[in-house]
Amino acid sequence: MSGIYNVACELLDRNAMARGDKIAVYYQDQKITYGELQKQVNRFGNLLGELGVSPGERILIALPDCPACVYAFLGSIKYGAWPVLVSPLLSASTNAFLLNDSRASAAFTTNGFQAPQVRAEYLRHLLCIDDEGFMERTAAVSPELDPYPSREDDIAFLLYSSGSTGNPKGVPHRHRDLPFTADVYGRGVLQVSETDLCFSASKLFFAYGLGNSISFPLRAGAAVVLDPDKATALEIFKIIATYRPSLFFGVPTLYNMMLKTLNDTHTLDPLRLCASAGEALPAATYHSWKKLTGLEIIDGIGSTEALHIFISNRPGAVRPGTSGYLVPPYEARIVNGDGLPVPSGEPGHLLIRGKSTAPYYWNRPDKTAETMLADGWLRTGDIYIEEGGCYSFQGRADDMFKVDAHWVSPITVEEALREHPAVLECAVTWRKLEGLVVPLAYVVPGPGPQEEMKLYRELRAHVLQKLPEYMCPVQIIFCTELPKTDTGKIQRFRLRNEVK
Ligand code: 3UK
Repeated sequence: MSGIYNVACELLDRNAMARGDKIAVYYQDQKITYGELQKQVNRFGNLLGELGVSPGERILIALPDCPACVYAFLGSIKYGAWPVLVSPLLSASTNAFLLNDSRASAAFTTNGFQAPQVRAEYLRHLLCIDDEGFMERTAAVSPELDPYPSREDDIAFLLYSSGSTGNPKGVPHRHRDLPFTADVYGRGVLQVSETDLCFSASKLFFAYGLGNSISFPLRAGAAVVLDPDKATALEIFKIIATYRPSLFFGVPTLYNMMLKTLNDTHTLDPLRLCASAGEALPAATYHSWKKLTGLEIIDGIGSTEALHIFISNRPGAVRPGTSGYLVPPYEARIVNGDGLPVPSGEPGHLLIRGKSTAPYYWNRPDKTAETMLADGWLRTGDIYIEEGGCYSFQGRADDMFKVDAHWVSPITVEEALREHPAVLECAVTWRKLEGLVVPLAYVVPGPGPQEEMKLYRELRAHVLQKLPEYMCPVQIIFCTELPKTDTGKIQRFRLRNEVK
């Protein structure tokens, strides 16, 4: 029969044939070849069969980045079940929500999993990979598995969007989506090839990490190093020194922390290129990194709904402080509140279209109608300016605010604040003062004694040198940390809720 397409085979079986003895995964002291990877994936798929799971049922995967996470993900897909990748570090109540919302019939977890306190109504099998006997059990099933005869447009897996407000939303993706993003961005922009070793600080449950650590290396017949531990600057330096990856994928706050703690620039010698996503990479971070290491950071914007990056800078032609140019064949439009195109150079809502975008939100027709528009356009929720084909991020539509009838982008004000040496991290939002909206900043000061009132005056004077007065924070709250999502994004809406 023609038209059968299973992404697990696309990514794996071809490599197992062409380069079965090549190492695909480095993990602690293990080196896993493509041949072994294929067998383990098949075993995990067969395990689901043994448990009586039916194709199309959801399988929650709450695992740290490790080989078993890859086996469970690709094994479920090859079997025809839909893996749902989530963070292994969530609370019992979030796990209960995710199990019930996805109606997962089985879950792969570790000892650290916070079991739901309420009944997970649909869950029939809780598989803990740390349990004695779990690995023996998988070793006992067959290493051969016929792929489920799916089509490229069938759903293959679900991710949950970290969501800025409310409960996370399930985002289904099709079989064709992972290879598509690997081709257009992984190969098209980063030129990932067989000789690369990929290392992503962002984990597999985040669409960014999933592409960086599974689809890009596997699509290219390259290799990946998986790290189960928290991505601190020191941890990243250790992994780079030990495994010598050629490509590194990080998020802006991590690059900032690495800049502050790197003593020996030779640590980064193995890298040929760095990529950044998740939030806008400040121009200052790009320049300091380039100066210190000689390496470029390729900033690009992606989303869970699009699966990976659709607008990106290009190696050798970076425009610092921007997201760069469209990644073909993605298309983009910038529109006003009525959905009409705005002229080049003016801010508006970014819509994108391309083959990897999710068709709907899992069981959320309301959110689907708001986001997945007619003719395949996806509302990103971001405000962008396009000029000469180059796209600059202005903020989330819901983080923007108006002061004295002028739009203020928190990003612009944060960039100005961050240039001051006493500012380690900051986030800008707004509050009402005598009935009027005014900018408000949260600042995490750097180490050393600081007199708050003095610093407040200094920071205001510093911002006023760069920006018009209406953008300058009227109030500055000094704090020790900023609220972030588990994918590392600052949650400005939470700061706003605090002061209202
Ligand atoms: C923001 C950026 C400015 C933007 C993601 C790469 O972040 C990812 O997915 P999420 O669903 O969030 C999407 C939203 O995050 N954003 C992401 N990258 C940038 N803003 N500059 C950037 N470079 O608001 C976007 O709508 O968590 C990133 C690949 C896959 C991803 N899922």
